Amino acid sequence: MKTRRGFSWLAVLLALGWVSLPAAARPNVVLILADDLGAHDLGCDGSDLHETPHLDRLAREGVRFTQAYAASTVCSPTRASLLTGKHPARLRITIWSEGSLAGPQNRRLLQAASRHDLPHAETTIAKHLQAAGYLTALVGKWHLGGAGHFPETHGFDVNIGGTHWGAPSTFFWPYRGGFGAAGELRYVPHLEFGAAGEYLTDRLTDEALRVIDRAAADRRPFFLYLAHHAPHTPIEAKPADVAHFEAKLRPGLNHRNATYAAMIKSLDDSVGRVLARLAERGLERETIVVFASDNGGYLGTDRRQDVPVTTNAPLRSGKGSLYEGGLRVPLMVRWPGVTPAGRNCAEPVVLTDLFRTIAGAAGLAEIAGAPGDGLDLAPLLRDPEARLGRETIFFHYPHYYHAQPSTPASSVRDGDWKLIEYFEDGRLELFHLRDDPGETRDRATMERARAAAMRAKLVAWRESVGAALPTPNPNFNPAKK
Ligand SMILES: [Ca+2]
Repeated sequence: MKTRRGFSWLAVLLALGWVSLPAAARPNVVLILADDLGAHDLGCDGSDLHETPHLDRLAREGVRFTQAYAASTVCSPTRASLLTGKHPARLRITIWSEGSLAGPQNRRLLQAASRHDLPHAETTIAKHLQAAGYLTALVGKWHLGGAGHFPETHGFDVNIGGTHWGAPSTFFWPYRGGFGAAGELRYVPHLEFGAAGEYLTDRLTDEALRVIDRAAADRRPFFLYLAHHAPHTPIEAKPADVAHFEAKLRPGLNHRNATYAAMIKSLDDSVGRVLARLAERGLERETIVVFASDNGGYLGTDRRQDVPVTTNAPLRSGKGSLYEGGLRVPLMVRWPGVTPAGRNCAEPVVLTDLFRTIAGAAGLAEIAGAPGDGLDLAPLLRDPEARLGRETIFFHYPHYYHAQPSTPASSVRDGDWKLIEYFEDGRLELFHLRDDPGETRDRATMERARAAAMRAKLVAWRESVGAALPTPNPNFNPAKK
């Protein structure tokens, strides 16, 4: 169809709407991202309290990844990375947006500089899909910069609720109120005219269904990025659901927070409603559905509660840490005609990979094939036993975190080995993840040569991406709280 001069009659006819590609050539993409959902928070991932029948069904109908990593242990860096296909360290977005503005002042290190806004020099997957004719919509959490960098400036036709804030003041309508010690007013835009008792996860789902309906009516391919706030703090859920899970509590359970369980139920109901609407509109066969979380489960307690939000056991630690509990997340993909049903894939993957994977699935071969930090997961989606041939995965969090607590660090996973380097004192930790998935036995002193070789790889990678590092704090006073 292309002439030697690169002129394409097909492109002209497509642009004029006189011909259309077969549906499979431009599948819809629904990316549902949970916020702070831990690696073992779903029924299909082994939770003993939470109930997730719709997500369990999605797993049975597609491929479920059992070693999926967020790009970072906190929100904004993972979100920036999955939308751009670049490592957070390369983007210089390594902490959540608000956290970039001011770090702790009396710690041994001053945290590395991190961007508050996703630069416009970066091209998101939404922008690529928009250029390819997709209707593109963000519903829910954005968290990638101020008004000049909202979703509308990064390739999204529709923005419902996206702001620079990382969490709502409340999950109940009108979704506004004071937040934090300073009582800053937070609100969720575009969700006016709700009703008393209306719940945010339900309302965002209503808005997502409107996007599907609109795209179906226009017979237009669409990219729906449904970025739920659930189950991030504030830990609030519908009272009847909370009562249901309170009645299930008994001694010895791994998961013990009934309100958190109820939040996850609403999240699961949302997935069920989206899947049902795709089926009702006859779009099921031509829509790729991806479900993931942006970082590991949060181990702290929320206001008014004394029971921890969740646990990522048997994985160690949680959000804010470079141990597996902070990094590993649920990931499942249903791609009709491509993914086999009900298969697990144990190959380590990173959410950065979603950029190229979605580009490839949408027929944007040049984007999927361009250099980047992620890989196209299509080989694994076709055959979960396949291998990517990737040896190393890197993590970089040059910041402190309050809940674990954790100190600035980098990490590399190399095959089954994982090294963590702590910047305060240069200390190394080495774990063998296959033998010791809970990272309980540090082998750095027993395997000095291996640890040194892995550290050399980590240093070389940091230099290759221009990773920002923390610096000594000249005003640090260990006697002062
Ligand atoms: Ca998060």
